[in-house]
Amino acid sequence: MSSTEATSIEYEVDGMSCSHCEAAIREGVLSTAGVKEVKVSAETGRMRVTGSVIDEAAVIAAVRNAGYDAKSAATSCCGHCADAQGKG
Ligand SMILES: [Cu+2]
Repeated sequence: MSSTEATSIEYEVDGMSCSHCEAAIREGVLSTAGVKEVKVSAETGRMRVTGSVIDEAAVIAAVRNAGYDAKSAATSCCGHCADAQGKG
């Protein structure tokens, strides 16, 4: 039995303003292959996607499809860096 290891990728999402935005994005990204869980926060402008195999480009495409823009926040070495960059 191979256990599926979950990967988690964080994104910065532009244009969210309320829970409707969150829901629209969550639904879109959840329909992307390999994605198991999506946590979106309009307050922080962040999204965390968890799944077995995550296609980053497909996730971003799904967000754009919903009418928003996303970019990976995983370009930095750790969460602290990502945080600092996100607030810049
Ligand atoms: Cu909204």
